[in-house]
Amino acid sequence: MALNAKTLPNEELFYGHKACGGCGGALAIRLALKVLGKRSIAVIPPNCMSTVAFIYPHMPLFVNGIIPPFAATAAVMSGVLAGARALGEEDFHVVGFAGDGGTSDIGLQSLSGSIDRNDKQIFLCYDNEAYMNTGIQKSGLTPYGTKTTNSPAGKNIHGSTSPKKRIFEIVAAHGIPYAATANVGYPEDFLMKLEKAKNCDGPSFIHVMAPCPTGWQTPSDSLIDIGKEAVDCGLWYLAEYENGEFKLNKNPKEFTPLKDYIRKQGRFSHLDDDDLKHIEEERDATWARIRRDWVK
Ligand SMILES: Cc1ncc(C[n+]2csc(CCOP(=O)(O)OP(=O)(O)O)c2C)c(N)n1
Ligand code: SF4
Repeated sequence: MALNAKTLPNEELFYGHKACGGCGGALAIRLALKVLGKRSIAVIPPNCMSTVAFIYPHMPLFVNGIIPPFAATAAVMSGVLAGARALGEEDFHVVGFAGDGGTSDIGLQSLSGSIDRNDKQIFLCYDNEAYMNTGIQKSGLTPYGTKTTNSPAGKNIHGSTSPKKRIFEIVAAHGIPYAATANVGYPEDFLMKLEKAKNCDGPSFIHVMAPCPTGWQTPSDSLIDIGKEAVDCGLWYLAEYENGEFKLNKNPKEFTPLKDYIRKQGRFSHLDDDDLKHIEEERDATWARIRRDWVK
């Protein structure tokens, strides 16, 4: 039975927390735990979600959890897995909830090592496109042109000067059994991918876009719409890597206007027409490449 709003369990395993209203990361974790269930063990490195999940005695995380050192999420997941097995535990899931910084920069080597060990664990990267918990700094997954506190926008520099790292492809290049990109704006697709990761016999990775109203300077009720629009305008793609093959889950005939997506967000308010042209060219080059290589 396909997972959707009607078939998801009612039980909440992450609620009553102090994340900002309309936080994409909080929704990603809430949905993930509904799919993975009560016998999950969450490993959450320093980021917005561990900050709101572990405020003793106010504990909104209703599964076991641990905060590892920032660089060690996947290594600690491996240790938790080994420890649970040694105790004779069965029928449980070890899941990591790392931000974009904790995945693409500081957590990358431990993620790589755990895939190499073929440990059965689910690494979920919720991507709000900056180091949000420390006040909005640029990460390796911050898009070109984004204004952050260390990629400022002024007369000569228009925000971040580098494109997003291709983290999904970097992970796939390990030959991981299952990897996917997802977006909270397309929840049913996300749920389907969580279910696949749950049933995967080895390591799995999901890279989910998780809009952040605070860092993106967008209204808090825009979470789903803005996530969906990122996909529809071609700045985010929905894809899987399974059995050694890439697959596009959505291949739009036409994109919605990129300008509409960009102009809704304060983090891009400084971008001029040349910047928009550059972003559009990068988008088109990405789609030309992935359509050529991934679409049979
Ligand atoms: C080794 C180490 N360096 C830096 C920090 C400070 N720190 C805590 S949370 C955080 C930002 C995390 O960003 P990201 O992984 O993108 O998650 P987000 O905050 O956006 O949810 C940083 C830099 C830390 N706790 N440990
Ligand atoms: S700053 Fe962004 S990611 Fe962090 S809790 Fe607020 S909305 Fe969520």
